[in-house]
Amino acid sequence: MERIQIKLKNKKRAYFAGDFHLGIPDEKSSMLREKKIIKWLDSIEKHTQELFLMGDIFDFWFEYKYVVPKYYFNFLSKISTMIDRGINIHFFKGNHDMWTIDYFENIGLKVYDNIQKFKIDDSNIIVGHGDGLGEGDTGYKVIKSIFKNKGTQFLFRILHPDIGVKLGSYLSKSNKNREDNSAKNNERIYNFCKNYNNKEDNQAYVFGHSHKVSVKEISTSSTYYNTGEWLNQSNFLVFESGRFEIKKF
Ligand SMILES: [Mn+2]
Repeated sequence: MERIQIKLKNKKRAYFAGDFHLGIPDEKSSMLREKKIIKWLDSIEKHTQELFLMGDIFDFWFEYKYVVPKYYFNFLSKISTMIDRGINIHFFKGNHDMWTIDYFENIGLKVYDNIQKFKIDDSNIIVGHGDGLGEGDTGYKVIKSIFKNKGTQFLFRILHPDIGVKLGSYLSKSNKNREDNSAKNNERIYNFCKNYNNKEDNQAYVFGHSHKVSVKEISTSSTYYNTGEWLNQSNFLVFESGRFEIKKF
């Protein structure tokens, strides 16, 4: 895997946030959360050079060849405006929004299927959503292999979108139940990072998925960060002048 090199220009920052799970628990509270996220984006925009969307932005996303879900227009429009203004936006597919084709790329997002190495200024950083890493999580891995299966995707694709999206949202909620044990997931991701760091030193590991905001030392020169979630909290991570900091909006 090639390391992507990023230089932050004149005091600009990199921001990391994810697990917005837009779409749940109901339309009204999801719309309020979407507004809050847009407010947050408004507030950071002028300092931002790189924005990392850590995955599970949408609780369920399924893209057909000519059809996309009609929700989330305001969020996507904000993202598109930020891209037009020169901000680089990185989108890591989560376990809830991995069914994408090219819609996000067409908006201008840089889309990642798996974990990715970055060097931002002088810091080596590993970024990913965090699902299915390391030992365990087998139930989840089975679900993911079904979701990623071309045959399943084809069957889904020939359903009418009104049925497909409804079914998908239902499946997505059952997928959500698998994430209930957030402490366990957080531990698993942390252990993955620790093992990874034995082979190759990185200053920071940034993940989402566990819904548990965290800052945990891996070694004296290496730290694990989890960006938490936006269903109850609204945490994000900011990188500026070589330093990381977890904040809350
Ligand atoms: Mn997740």
